[in-house]
Amino acid sequence: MVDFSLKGKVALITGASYGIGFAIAKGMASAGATIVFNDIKQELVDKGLAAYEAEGIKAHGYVCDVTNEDAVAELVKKITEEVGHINILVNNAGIIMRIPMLEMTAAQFRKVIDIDLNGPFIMAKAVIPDMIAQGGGKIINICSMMSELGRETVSAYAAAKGGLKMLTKNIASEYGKFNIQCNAIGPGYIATPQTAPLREKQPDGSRHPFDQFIIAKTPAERWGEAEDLAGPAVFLASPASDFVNGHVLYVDGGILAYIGKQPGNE
Ligand code: NAP
Ligand code: GCO
Repeated sequence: MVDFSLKGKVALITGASYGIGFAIAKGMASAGATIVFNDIKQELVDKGLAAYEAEGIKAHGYVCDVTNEDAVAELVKKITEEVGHINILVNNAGIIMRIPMLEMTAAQFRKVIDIDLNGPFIMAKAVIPDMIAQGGGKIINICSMMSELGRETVSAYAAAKGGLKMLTKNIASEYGKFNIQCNAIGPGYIATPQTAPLREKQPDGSRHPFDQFIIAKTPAERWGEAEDLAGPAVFLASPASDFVNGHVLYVDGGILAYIGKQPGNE
């Protein structure tokens, strides 16, 4: 019988007060996992705890900036003492800055890299030793279409997410012998606060040009919902994926497979 159960597992999802992380956490809770999450502000953690409670999930929330190595070490220690050993880590926390590269400062570039790439490195480095001691574990990095494709204004984000794809492969390579599986999910364009500016209605009530562009580039002819990512995340967190390692699972409605709607086929 294929085992998709997360019963008895502790899952830490970073930046999961809302958005994709929240949806993945709900999915993992429905598979039996105990949910732990962090965010950078107490008010966000409180908002998240209330949102989980409204879903009937007794989550554990902590304030922690994933780029702060000392704070992350303290977070992992507290979780292990207060909740239990971390069996599943989802590196979800991330930001984007949409600025033309020639207008982006080095400080802005570094900030995106710090949160989107250094953060997952710091988080993984903090949880792997106990995963080894426990006989194995699961790490799921949230990559992006921009792990494979570029576009105007997202140079730092694409560099970070491309690096995160290779960090995923390297953790799989270095720690697979300890029964640690490190994979990634590459969401397509998902309707969350992060992409809200790309979907804003125009003054004349029409759809945002980027919104129209994505619909034309997606065989599914829709934006993804955060809930579309829950099932793939449960699969990669479960025993059903114990021989999947170093893989990026794209959950994108087919964008990466599709050249885009041909003129006249609108
Ligand atoms: P989101 O709505 O902006 O949520 C990101 C979460 O991460 C927020 O709770 C944010 O807290 C938190 N966060 C930011 N910096 C942090 C830090 N230093 N330490 C801890 N938490 C931090 O984003 P989303 O759309 O749900 O995306 C989640 C992940 O999926 C990101 O890695 C994103 O790059 C990736 N992704 C998104 C899409 C999409 O289309 N939405 C597609 C592909 C990949 P604050 O609210 O305080 O900023
Ligand atoms: C953008 C979007 C994308 C999505 C996602 C796509 O500005 O192009 O924000 O980057 O967030 O990463 O997979």
